[in-house]
Amino acid sequence: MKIGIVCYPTFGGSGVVATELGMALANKGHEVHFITYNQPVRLDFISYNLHFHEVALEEYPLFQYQPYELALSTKMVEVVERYQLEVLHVHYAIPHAYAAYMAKKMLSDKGIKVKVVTTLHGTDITLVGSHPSYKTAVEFSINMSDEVTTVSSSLKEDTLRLFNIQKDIKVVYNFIDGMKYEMADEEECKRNAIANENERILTHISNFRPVKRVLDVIQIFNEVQKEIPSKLLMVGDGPERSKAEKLAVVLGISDKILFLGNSNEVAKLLCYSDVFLLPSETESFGLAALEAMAANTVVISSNTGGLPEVNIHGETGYLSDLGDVNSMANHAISILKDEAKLLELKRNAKEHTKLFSLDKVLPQYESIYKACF
Ligand code: GMT
Repeated sequence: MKIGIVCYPTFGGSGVVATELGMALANKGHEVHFITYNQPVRLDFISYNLHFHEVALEEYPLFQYQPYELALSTKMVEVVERYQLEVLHVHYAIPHAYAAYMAKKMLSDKGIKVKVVTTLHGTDITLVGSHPSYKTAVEFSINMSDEVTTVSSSLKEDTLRLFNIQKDIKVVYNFIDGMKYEMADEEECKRNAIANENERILTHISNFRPVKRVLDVIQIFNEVQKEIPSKLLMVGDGPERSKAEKLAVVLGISDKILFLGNSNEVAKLLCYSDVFLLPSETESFGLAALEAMAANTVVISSNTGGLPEVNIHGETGYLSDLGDVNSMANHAISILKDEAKLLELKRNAKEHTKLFSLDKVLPQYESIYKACF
């Protein structure tokens, strides 16, 4: 098939899922066209059937805000027409689903048909989408999509609760390419470059937005390091990073925390880790947790949103109530003290990721594309 993929080209989970999906579809022989304002960060190759089209914005002094949807829908029309795309798969409703609806309308006036598949990722529904400034347009563009998917059952429930939706919503989980983590296993994992022999390693990866509660991560680690010699790797960047760095200084633990910034080497960084911390306020799925589990890492998380669909309490890690830093710290301490339990949970975590393999998820998206016709 000829498929256009629209996403945020950044380190956020929706962009990562969209990019990995596009690359996998191209590997399987589909013709894939990314339509974004930058080359997606995980897009590491371009080939004869994998293309990238930049959405360029024209600055004009009259505009306080650049009309991105206009530029995006114009680019969509251009690319669909030129390459005869059959499907536009838009990731994250705002503003992508709305722009796709406009593109579809403009194309229809030219006698060209294209189908729109919208994948809802999380904050486009739970935090931003349901805001009164956007709700009407988001609801409209979901209902106007040919097919709609969410990345967890929890997000499907949230969508039905927060919007008046007339479409059937299909759940297609986030996925991982297990091969990437096998390769990281085989490579020399230079753990001792990060920590001493006797130290445990805890990791957090996110975009450091308030919803990720990175200050909770620091507080949890503070409790853990009082009992267990350990280091914390903070991977990513975003608005809460400097607050987290300051808190580490105030607590006197900054020498035990490495702020590494954004990285494309997630698999390599996770190979060091014993425990992954994800105390998010809300998390539609928690792709970062799944990636950690694929790298044999036990997940200590909040029990919000779709996290219980990914992290199984007592089997692959532990779930605690939102904000219950002590409970999360106690879970981490108890498993880090018990080598046998830690190894058991690590094995379970890795095993559980097989449910979310690329091989299982790719055919689901392909049949959704076919269902549009
Ligand atoms: O984690 C973020 O805030 C980024 C956001 C995004 O859309 O880029 O991630 C959301 O989509 C991911 C991929 O589907 C999910 O795994 C994340 O759980 C979800 N984030 C939230 O719901 C907060």
